[in-house]
Amino acid sequence: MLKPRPTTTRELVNLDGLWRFAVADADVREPWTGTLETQLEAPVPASYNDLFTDQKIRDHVGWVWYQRTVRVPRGWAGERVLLRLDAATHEGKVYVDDVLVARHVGGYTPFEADITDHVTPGGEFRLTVGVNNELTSETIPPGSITATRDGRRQQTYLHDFYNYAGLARSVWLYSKPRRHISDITIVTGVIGQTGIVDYSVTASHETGVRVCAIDAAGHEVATAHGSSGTLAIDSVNLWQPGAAYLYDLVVELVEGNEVIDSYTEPFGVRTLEVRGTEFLINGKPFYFTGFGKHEDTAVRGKGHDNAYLVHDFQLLDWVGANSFRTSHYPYAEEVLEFADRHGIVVVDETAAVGLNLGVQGGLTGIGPKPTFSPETFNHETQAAHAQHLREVIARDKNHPSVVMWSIANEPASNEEGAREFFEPLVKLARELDPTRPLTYAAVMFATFQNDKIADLFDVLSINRYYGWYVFTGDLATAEQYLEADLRGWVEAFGKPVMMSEYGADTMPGQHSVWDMPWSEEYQQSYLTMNHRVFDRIDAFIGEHVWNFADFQTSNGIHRVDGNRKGIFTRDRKPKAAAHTLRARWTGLAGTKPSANQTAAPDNEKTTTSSVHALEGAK
Ligand code: BDP
Repeated sequence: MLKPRPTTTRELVNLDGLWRFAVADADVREPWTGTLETQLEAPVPASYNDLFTDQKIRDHVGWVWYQRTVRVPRGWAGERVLLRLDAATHEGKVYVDDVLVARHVGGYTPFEADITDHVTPGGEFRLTVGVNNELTSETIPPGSITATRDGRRQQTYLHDFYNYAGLARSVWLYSKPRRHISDITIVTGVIGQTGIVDYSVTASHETGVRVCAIDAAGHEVATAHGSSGTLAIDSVNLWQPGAAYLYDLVVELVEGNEVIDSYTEPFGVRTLEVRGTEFLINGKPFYFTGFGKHEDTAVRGKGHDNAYLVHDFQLLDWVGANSFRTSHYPYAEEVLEFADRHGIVVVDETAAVGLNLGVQGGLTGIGPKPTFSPETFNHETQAAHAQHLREVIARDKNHPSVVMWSIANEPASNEEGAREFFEPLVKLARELDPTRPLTYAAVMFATFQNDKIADLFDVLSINRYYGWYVFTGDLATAEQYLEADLRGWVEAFGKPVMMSEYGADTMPGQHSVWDMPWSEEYQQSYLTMNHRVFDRIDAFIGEHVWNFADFQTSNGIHRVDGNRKGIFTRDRKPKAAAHTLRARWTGLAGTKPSANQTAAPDNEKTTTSSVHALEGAK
């Protein structure tokens, strides 16, 4: 799915700003008509939850309405006119005046409506967007809605981050020619010094296609004709981690000498391969350093913010991170474009977080109900997951920064039915994109002995909290268990293993000379313990700390104003552990840290404590 861009044949109007806003009553009018009667205004892009002081708005379950007036540029006569919403979390309904023009389920992927027949160039229309925040067993991520004794509806879900909702990404009005380019796919390879660029173009009508690759200095470096083909770029500049280089692919639909439509897609030339226990980018083993992140800031919630985008990438660079995972949903496209331009490597994760009823299930990780069954997560859930996967790959397939798809976070891969659920999804992902390795982030209860899906994937990403949720405050025991666990995965599957989550909640300003959970020193010792283990394992290909920054969560007695495992606070101030990571990661340039960098700290404990039950740990 092409991102709307202005080109010689297309124009783009950004519709961000303050929109009229109202929370729908239970007896919501359907279909929506008329002007919204409200005193409230809400910014786009932003989640709406934290904007207002009214708790009812924050806790609302169901539809809210956004509305504004839009004028169609008068020069667009004869063109197709489209609306594009980068995200409506989790369901969107779009009305042009009184007409429903689009409905989309899935809160983190874009959708469009062709509104040509409902608007007049030069004229105005009333744009209303209904947004629903409900999560059910048929949505990704899943959730369920319950009723309180006094009849209020409550949303529960199986992930800790707060269920922010609304129009958290941009909304656009754009024009494209009636005969237009619909999609472009770019796959790159390298032979010697030559970049090999396979492209394919789909269009609304059959016409001639001309493509041309332009280098960063603006020079044409290769051209071709036809809707699919191969370009060869001599003395190619590779896209490399930490040293991005982008070309533009200019695609034109042509008829004789006339250019009917033109679209420019940036791309980078790089290769990916998993070989044995190595992850190769451009033929060189790559070691991931970085974080699981969230789209999360105060007041805006999950609203995209370019200031935070720039600052977060500055901090990634400062701390020596070369990569991050888009935990636990695909991020705004601006984030991936920025990563493309700045050479940061991305593990692109779907919104399939919480396909696991065992997380609250105590030591066994098996809940009171099986995760995969006709009554719980079933064919409908799987169909929603498949549709989401199609939309993520369609949106993000041409980003050089995206080196791997993570198709789920902490699914119940240890439970019966996991293989039947995931095998078709893995097959689908490989059909949609045969070029990128696949992974999923394995939950603590999924061990190398009981996991039922690991062999289907290319890279094993492991989430583990030894020393936090288990062996809390006892890093010596944690170290032994962690090492045995990771070695088990390596030996059982012979695949590259990376740590996709490890972390400890930390209150900035809390200090201790002992291994005291929540102190800044404990977060440092916890990370250092983990790093000692990683450095002893050859098949280990990377470390993503949980989390880049503190983030908001749903209410819970284990959270004080959110999850505090951030290396940076929610407003991006470094905790002491940021300096620990910086000392380890700076200057690595994608190579594995050497073991001698992680000598045992002075305060390492030698005693062991009893195993803490997982029950209620979170
Ligand atoms: C993991 C989840 C992550 C949580 C983290 C935690 O993948 O989303 O935030 O635990 O508890 O299980 O901090």
